[in-house]
Amino acid sequence: MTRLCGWVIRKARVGRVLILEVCGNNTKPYVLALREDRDRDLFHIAERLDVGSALCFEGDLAPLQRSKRGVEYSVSKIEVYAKPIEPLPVDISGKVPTLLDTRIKYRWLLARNPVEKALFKIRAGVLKAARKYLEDNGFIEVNTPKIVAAGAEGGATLFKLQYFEREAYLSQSPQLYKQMLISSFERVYEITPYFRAEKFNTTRHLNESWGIDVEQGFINSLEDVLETAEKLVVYIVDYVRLNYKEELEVLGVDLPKLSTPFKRLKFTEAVEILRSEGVEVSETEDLSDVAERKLGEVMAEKKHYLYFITGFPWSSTGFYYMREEDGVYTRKFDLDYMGLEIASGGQREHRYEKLVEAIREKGLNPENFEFYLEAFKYGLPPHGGFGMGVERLIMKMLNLENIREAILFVRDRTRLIP
Ligand code: AMO
Repeated sequence: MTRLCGWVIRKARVGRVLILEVCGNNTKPYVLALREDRDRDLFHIAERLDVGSALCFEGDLAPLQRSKRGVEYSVSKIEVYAKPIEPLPVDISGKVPTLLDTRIKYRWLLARNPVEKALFKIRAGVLKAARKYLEDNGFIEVNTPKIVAAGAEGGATLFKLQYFEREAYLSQSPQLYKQMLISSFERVYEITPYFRAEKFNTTRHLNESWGIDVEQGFINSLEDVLETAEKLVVYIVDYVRLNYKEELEVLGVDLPKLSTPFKRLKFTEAVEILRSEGVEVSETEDLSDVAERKLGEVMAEKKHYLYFITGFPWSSTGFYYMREEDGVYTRKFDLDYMGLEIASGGQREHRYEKLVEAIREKGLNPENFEFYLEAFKYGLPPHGGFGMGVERLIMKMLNLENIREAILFVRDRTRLIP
């Protein structure tokens, strides 16, 4: 005998049988079939229940599984815990398509639906897999402050806040802190929100997004970091493919096995490819969304679905990336998944003098970074890492059109509630 709990998402009567579909943490609903003649008392309880009611039931797996929609149970007891006081504002059954706007507003409720439930179970699986891979490979989980005195990713996307008598910011990235920690840990990671005042509403940006941030010390070259990023993605995708079969089926997603190594493309090569495709690109700036998409198409034709772009120009990067001898290019990379940047990172500048110089060259004041710079005085080894966008990775894995679909509560230019 099992006791299971959840919410009625569908109620249907077929002749003298009443069918209740109940969802809980399960992806496919529990199906309770109650016969008027045989299960008289239970039938009457169920008859009075509206869609939306919260209940627990005791029962056994039905020997005959007739339902294609879920898992059938023969029930011996039903306890009702709550009834809706008004009809639900959205169609949980999924029969009526819900507009994205409404989906975003009612995600917490729509997650009763198998499709929405599957999506967020996979999201949890992505984070579980990331933790597992990183823990198994010697990375220690850390937590760094989200209220900070200095930004790492440029002033334009900083959210300001009043911190008692002084100004502070919401953290755009744990960049400075994860690097400082390479003073005493060989390898660290953090699963963290990024707060960014992106002013534009796009299908690939959020104002509060989540990242898997990784930093590893004692590296020999950028290649060590690329390998970590590549293996992490492959592990996550494999983990989801193997452990979330039912959810992928509900979502209609066929997640292919990824092959490694991912193609490594130099930034200058990417520029050449794009120009030959008639896309205007600058040699000194980051790639635009349009350019990224086009490159994704070209690479997909060659069966490169995930690929690194390495060696971004110094004029397009943060101050903390290591510069090549020529001073023009850096050891910064992006990892793109079919035309969308899902991660970026690189080898860092670990030499104190050079780092101070880099901060100045970027027009910043080294005094504002004293707490960070101090860490470079006491034996900071060569290191590198990356930040991987959780929602962007999920977006690509599950073929979602809009990044907002990959997070439960959306923070964008127009949304501060729920
Ligand atoms: P970057 O700014 O490229 O690099 O961010 C890393 C990754 O985080 C995701 N991301 C976002 N996702 C949704 N909405 C946003 N507004 C958003 N901003 C970023 C992207 C991106 O690739 N400190 C460096 C990382 C490093 O060098 O370690 C950084 O933050 O997937």
